[in-house]
Amino acid sequence: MLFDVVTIFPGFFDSPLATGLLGRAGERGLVTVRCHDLRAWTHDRHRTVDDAPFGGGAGMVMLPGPWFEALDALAGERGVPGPPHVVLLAPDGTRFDQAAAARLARMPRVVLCCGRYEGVDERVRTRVDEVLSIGDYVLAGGETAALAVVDAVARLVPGVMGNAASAGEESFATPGGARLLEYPQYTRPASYRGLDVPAVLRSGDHGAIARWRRAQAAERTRRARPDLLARAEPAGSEPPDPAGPGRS
Ligand code: JD8
Repeated sequence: MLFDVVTIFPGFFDSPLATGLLGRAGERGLVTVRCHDLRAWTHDRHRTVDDAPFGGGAGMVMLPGPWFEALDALAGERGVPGPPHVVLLAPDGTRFDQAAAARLARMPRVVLCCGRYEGVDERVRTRVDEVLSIGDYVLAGGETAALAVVDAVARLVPGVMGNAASAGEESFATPGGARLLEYPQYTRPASYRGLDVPAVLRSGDHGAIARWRRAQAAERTRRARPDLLARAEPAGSEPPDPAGPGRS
């Protein structure tokens, strides 16, 4: 999969793209992320990308010219999958969620447009396929959102994660994309500063462990994210426990 990120801060992405799962995915050629400086598509001495808003108001708006030229150049590139799916990150976009991540992961090439200042001239939107927002808070620009999109999508690209991990992912997914929150995790030592690992996790009773984890996940979700539980599968629709029915 190929991402083309267009930004006035291409260096913003250097460390995250070189680190962890994304770094490895890049090395293995499974996910390529190219970061382009929007100013490459300016023509004036000062490489201007913004100007004052028509109608007045605070701040600056990004010029349509560099964006149109950038998108023309990227869409017209030879030797790469095309035409690309063009995404603008903006606070007024539709919510980027796990279902949107899965949808983008099936696309061979995605262009991510990162605005700054007060955003892009409205006419840029005539050149994008969709507008996405990562959540209801105000960021200084689209770069942080683009990085979240690359991270969430890349781990769904076949081969990026181990098979066991991706299979576990599927078992939690529901048709609407809603998920339960994760159950609590523990590792050694079994007792740390008087805090004990729940006995059921050390019992060896895999049926009891699975039931405990489901109950914990449901309870956490009810407390922190009741909106997710409303969309999750009704109780009793879990897949059969491979360990079979437990005692009691
Ligand atoms: C792009 C400029 C900042 C936006 C004035 C200063 C996404 N979930 C999200 N929150 N915020 C953004 C986002 C913010 C952006 C830009 C994305 C470009 N800004 C502006 C308008 C109001 N501030 C985002 N995705």
